[in-house]
Amino acid sequence: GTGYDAYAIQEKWQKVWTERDPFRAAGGEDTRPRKYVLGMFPYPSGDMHMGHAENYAYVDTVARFWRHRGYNVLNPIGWDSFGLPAENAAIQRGADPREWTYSNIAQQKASLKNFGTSYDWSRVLHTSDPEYYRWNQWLFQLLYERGLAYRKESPVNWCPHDQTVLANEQVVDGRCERCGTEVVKKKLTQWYFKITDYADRLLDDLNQLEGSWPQKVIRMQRNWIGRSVGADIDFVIEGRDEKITVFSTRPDTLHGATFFVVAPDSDLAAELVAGSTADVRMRFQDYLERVQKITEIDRQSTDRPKTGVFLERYAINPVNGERLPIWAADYVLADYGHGAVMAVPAHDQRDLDFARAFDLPVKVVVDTTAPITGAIPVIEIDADGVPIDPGADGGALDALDPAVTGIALTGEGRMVNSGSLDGMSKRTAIARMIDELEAAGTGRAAKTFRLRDWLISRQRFWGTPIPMIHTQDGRIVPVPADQLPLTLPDAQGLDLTPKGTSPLGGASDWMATVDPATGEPALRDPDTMDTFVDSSWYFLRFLAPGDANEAFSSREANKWAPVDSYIGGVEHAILHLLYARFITKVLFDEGLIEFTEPFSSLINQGMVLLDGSKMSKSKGNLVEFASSMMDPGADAVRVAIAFAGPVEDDINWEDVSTTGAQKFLARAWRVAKDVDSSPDVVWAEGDQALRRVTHRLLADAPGLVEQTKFNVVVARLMELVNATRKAIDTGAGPTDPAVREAAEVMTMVLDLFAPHTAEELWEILGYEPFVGLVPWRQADPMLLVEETVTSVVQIDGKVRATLEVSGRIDTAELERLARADERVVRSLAGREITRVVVRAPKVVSFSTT
Ligand code: ANZ
Repeated sequence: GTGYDAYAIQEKWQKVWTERDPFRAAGGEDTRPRKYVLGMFPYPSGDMHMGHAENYAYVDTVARFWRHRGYNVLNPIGWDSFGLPAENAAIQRGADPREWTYSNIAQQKASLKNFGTSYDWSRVLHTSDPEYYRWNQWLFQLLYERGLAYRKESPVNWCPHDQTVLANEQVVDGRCERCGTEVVKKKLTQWYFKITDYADRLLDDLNQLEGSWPQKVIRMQRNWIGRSVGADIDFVIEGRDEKITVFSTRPDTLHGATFFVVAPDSDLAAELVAGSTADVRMRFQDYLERVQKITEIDRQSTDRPKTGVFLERYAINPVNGERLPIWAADYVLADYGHGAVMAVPAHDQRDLDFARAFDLPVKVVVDTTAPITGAIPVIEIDADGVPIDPGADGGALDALDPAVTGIALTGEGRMVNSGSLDGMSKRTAIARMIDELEAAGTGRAAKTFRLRDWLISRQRFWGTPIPMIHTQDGRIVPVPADQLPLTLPDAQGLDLTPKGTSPLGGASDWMATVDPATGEPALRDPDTMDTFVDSSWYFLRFLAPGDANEAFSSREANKWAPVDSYIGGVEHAILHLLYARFITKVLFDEGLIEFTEPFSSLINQGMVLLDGSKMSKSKGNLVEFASSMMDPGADAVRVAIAFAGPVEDDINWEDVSTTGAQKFLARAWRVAKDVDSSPDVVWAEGDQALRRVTHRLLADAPGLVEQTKFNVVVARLMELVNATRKAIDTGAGPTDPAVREAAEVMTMVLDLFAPHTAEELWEILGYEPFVGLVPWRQADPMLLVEETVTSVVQIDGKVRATLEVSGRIDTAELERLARADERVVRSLAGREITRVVVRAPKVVSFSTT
């Protein structure tokens, strides 16, 4: 044809790329520096939508950019292909989850190829391939050997709709992250990964990521891990041999403890109540049943009325021997700290609310009317080393009595009614109390985390079988390595309907195995692993995806990883990133890799919205990826996405103009067509004004790309196309060397966003493929020097001053400079300006009459 034909160009170059595979990462002897660019791999749920398109367009821009910059780039793609949607679809259609999964993968692969992505297609992996999940099983056994995989019975989050256990991370506002059903608690024996062993490192190492990960993600990770520092304090319990330990962030307030609370759903409460009266037992049972119906969030909400049962038992305060009545109350959680607290109602709002509800005593031990300023030590000590009582102003403190006001005194102050701590600041008192407890053997410094161990058992079919054997005599042993992979049985004939136990349990042939030690009959573990195990290390598998002998090669890992740019949605801010960070540290400890963080930098792209709300299948507002490319072609979609705004911002799809992008590409194509010179012209001889525009783009684009300001790069590219057009039509003309130079640079930068078109233009300009591999041209510093011009300032037609200004100065700035000029001010001598004419950059003309 005679015009720009997006389709023909696209098809032509996709075919060439498939045949010649130019974007493979180089191995072996390649000496260039390396970049590992990775997009969060897709889940094969049907076709992709514009959110995916956005993600993979950005990834491709970054990968192409580093290739132009002279790096050996690794940019692989794979599929996170185990998981519930496949299984649910299979149940609905009576099909095999495999078929659904792999046909969706084929469709998505085709869409991604159509999009002009420059992946290294030789490294594709699917986590549901036995070649992949065999190494999940290896990883499980590695954690097991290191004591990091264990079984325990505990109340777990249970989704009654999906009939499966959920990790804490998969419960959002008390509901199943997937289906929205309210989550209930159920007691089950499950496999856990001991991520809590790594809590300190997972928290502390976030400091290394400061500045290269989004601040928001770092904050979310910190909160999720939730470290609290304080003390463990042991309390003697009347009528019980063992002490009970509580965790407190405020051991300084121990003298102010007036009662003691245990979580009603803890083993501890059950045991304490067993030693109490029949009446208490009955009231406790009633209460417990009520508590078990309350959702986790309600339980933690502070404005709910306090409820509880007095167990008629007592704990002894280790510092003063006082008897503290023990209550069971649901504001204390079974799985935080030790599931029990010393209650200090004067200084803790929850304890105060409870004390007021049940008429329990309130004892003030911090005088907050005697504030502590700065870090100045406030304890005065007498000649014998005894702190002097600072003599609190009783009157002021009385007015703040929490028992009366209902407001706990949580601020700074000086200790009172606290024996040896009196007069100290909170900080000093905490340290002093810990010393005293340690000396007496009744307590010690301690910390607690909000982070829980990672529950990885799932009662579903479409996942990695847990590679463990349950022997007849009750041992649990690993499936011998030479029997791995332990593959899934055929789904055919299996009842996949969720029923609370794993469908694999119904595959009796599959379940039957032998005890590797004795040869006696034994059973397999019927559960499968959480699919977040699959994605916790996949970035390492890409380095040698076909390797049949090991999960990954340490040599390759240390060469390529950590990932330099990891790009994906903020929805993975907690779960996936935390798990990947954890597994990376385990592999480091095992000596398999030399780095401790998996992703050196993280980019979260914004969402693609339609009608102002997130595109999703359930909202029925999906613009499907494949069909979006149908009309304008892939390049126009990509340019439109990049131009829509900064990467981090949400995009409203209705505001995205693929038509505008298409016109821009056609304009660029025509410019290349009109270039009338051969590749060997000497650029330096070309038109200097156009060369300046070209070299400014060469100089600025790298920084802009690194700051993910892709929209600005596209805008600057449009500027260059227009400047070149103008030079061809009304300036230097089509044979000028600067026109060729501009067209070539335009083509190279265009490759970041419109790779098919760029490849076509490269050919039009007389070159062999591939423009995607062309080194970035150096900007000539001489052409970047700001050109200055002499500007004339006239007053009433007479030249009164001249100014040296930038040739790029705008009207407003030039007028401002003229008005501020001393000579102009003097000439005006206070007369009022009645008219201003500015012709930037040459003339400013003021009239006063
Ligand atoms: C006495 C005390 C006095 C406390 C005081 C606070 C203020 P964070 O910061 O969230 O870690 N606590 C301990 N275990 C608990 C559990 N299982 N359920 C509910 N609350 C629990 O909170 C730590 C504080 O929460 C601990 O310090 C304890 O109350 C309470 F003026 O001990 B504190």
